[in-house]
Amino acid sequence: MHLIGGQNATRHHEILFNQPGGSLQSKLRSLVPETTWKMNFNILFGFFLLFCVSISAQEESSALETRSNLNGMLDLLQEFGAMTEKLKAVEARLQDSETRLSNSENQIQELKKKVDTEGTKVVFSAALGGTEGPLGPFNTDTTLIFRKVNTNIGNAYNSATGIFTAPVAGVYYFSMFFHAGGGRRAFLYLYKNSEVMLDSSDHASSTDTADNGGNAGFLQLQRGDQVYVRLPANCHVWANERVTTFSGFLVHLV
Ligand SMILES: [Ca+2]
Repeated sequence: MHLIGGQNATRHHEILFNQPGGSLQSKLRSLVPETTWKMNFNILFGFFLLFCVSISAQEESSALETRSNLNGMLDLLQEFGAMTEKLKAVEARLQDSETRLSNSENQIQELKKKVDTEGTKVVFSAALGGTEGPLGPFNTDTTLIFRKVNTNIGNAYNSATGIFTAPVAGVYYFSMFFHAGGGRRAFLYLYKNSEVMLDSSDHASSTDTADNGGNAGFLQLQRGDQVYVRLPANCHVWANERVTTFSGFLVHLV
């Protein structure tokens, strides 16, 4: 190998670049012997081949990596699809459970209502009470207040007003009985709200000294319906703690 160094190299340089004409390649070639030039070219070509092989290997590696990534994505998509199906199935089961729960709650409410109402006991019985003697006659129709309460299970009868108020819808049995002096007219009405349902009466007579009468019947009531007894104007009944009474009880629910 021909080496250029020291002062000789500097001189070669000066000669090379001070010479007029000629390309850089031809100038370099003039400085390097033919064998050295061919050797360098072979080395460069070798590097070039290695570079190409390296690039090709990188591209192949990249392709493999891309294919691997695609396979991974496909797996994820399949897994996602399976999870979506499972989620739909769970959602359907949840909706079914909610429907069943709602139905169960409604049934519980119905049963609770049934138990509450079927457990309702309504029984009352009361007499006029007060001072023994005739009650009436008055100038106007009067609602009688039976103040002597014998029983009032369920507190549906109000002993301050004389009015019974149905706590639940159902069929009820009511009765009213009176005792009266025979010399004056006796009369009672039994009302359901504003409608007369029953009455009982006795005409005045000079031949009998006392009368007893009454009436009874079944009434179908809605919750809140009111039942009470009225004494018409110019009539009377006898008041004490036993003889003139107003009673009722719930027979069954409707
Ligand atoms: Ca009579």
